[in-house]
Amino acid sequence: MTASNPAPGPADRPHNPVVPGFHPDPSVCRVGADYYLACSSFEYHPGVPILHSRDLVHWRQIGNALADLPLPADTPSSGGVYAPTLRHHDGRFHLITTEVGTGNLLVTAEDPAGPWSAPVRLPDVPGIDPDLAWDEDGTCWCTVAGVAQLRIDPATGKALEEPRPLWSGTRQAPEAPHLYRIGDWWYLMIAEGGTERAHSVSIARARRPDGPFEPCPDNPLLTHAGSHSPIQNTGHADLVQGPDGSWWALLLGVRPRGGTPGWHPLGRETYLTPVTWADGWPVIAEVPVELPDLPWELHPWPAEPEREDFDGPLPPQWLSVRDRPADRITTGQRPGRLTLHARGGHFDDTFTGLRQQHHAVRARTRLDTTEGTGGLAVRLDDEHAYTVEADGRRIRVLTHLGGRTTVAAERELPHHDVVLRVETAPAAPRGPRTGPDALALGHERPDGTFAALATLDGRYLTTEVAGGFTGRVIGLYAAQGTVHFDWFELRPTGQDD
Ligand code: 6LW
Repeated sequence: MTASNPAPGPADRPHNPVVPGFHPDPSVCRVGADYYLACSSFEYHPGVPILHSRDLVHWRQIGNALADLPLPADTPSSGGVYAPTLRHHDGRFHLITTEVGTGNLLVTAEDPAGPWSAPVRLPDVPGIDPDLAWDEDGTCWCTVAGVAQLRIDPATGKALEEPRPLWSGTRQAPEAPHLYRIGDWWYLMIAEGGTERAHSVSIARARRPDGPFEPCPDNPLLTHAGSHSPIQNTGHADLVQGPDGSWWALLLGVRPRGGTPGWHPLGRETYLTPVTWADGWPVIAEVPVELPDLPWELHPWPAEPEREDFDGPLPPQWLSVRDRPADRITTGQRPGRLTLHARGGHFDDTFTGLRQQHHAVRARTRLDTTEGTGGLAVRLDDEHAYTVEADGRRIRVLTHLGGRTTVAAERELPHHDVVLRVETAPAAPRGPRTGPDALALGHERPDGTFAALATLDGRYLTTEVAGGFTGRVIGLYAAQGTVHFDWFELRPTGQDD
């Protein structure tokens, strides 16, 4: 389904974001000619997408590091799995992350596509955003938000010492630490300022991995706060070398739309920007929309199909909320169908879909409602979603906002075989109150034309309204009984800038 390739953009040159849509907190590692990337997944299952690239520009998802880990039923939206660090050491990939509420955990794999090991729990590693680095003696240094550090045994998860404060940065929320050995220095790069408009990247260096750390005189190394850039909230960076030895940062950013204060519908996305060095410090370039000419061969992946026919297990990009038990969500019950069994509660119980990766998209699905009620949902979180559903008699558009579900529009539709559709498009201008986009929800007539029941304001499905750390996911759900989905299509309909 939907490729993780860059959005169609200016003149088809390599451009940002390199991984559009809800792909926050990127961590990258290089093994020979191959690059691997991990991102946060929060309340979604399977946890921690793993993407592969050969040119730092074109990425495709190859698996999930926490593919078998269900999240507890009480995991709230934007709880669950936070920022991972992905590293390759001693022939194995190591991924360390936080399951908020349960604690830090580490998994390893020979092949980043999986299988990954069972999680090793790290009960003595406090906080969030754990990082892993090894020194020449093989000692494993674990550094966490705050910023604090301790030596650990990654095989057992045991702490080898009490956490020590390391460097608290220069502004609020020092987090996302990454520790690197580069030349004669150990560099400690962090995110600061919070993950909103003041987000930034700062760095310090020391002769030893445990400090003392000397801050860079030019901190913050990067911030887009107050800039004209269409890319904002830039921070949470990880360093990597290109195929030619040049330096790059992968980091998160957002694309706010509309009037003031600006709303970003797609969540925090992954961006690439060049890094140079001056006086022994990295210099991170303002994140460009168009990337400079790259002195290595580009390696685009074949376009992925925009339609999922449910002919086998769901591809790794497909997300459910907290868990995906086969007795509720399965492609194994009827050949070529996704079958969802409602539990009678929230649409989250069966919701299964894909990240919205482009601003203007069309999502369609064909479903059979003979045994139940089901539909198509655009979900920002459990309290911010729009859905369109059918039950064989009627079709209705529902808003799920602030804990209340309201029928926005309803009409008769006496068919059990229905095609539902959602389209996103730029919002009508309203000066400073112009929203980021508008969502039309409805069904298709027998001739394939779109009958929209309601057009709704997109700002309610953005992080600036809903809060939290995620982006939109578009997918399918059963509200009552059992619903069979024949196919699902999600395609961009415009050019993203
Ligand atoms: C993450 C922290 C952050 O743990 O947001 O942007 C938090 N940075 O480092 C959630 O992604």
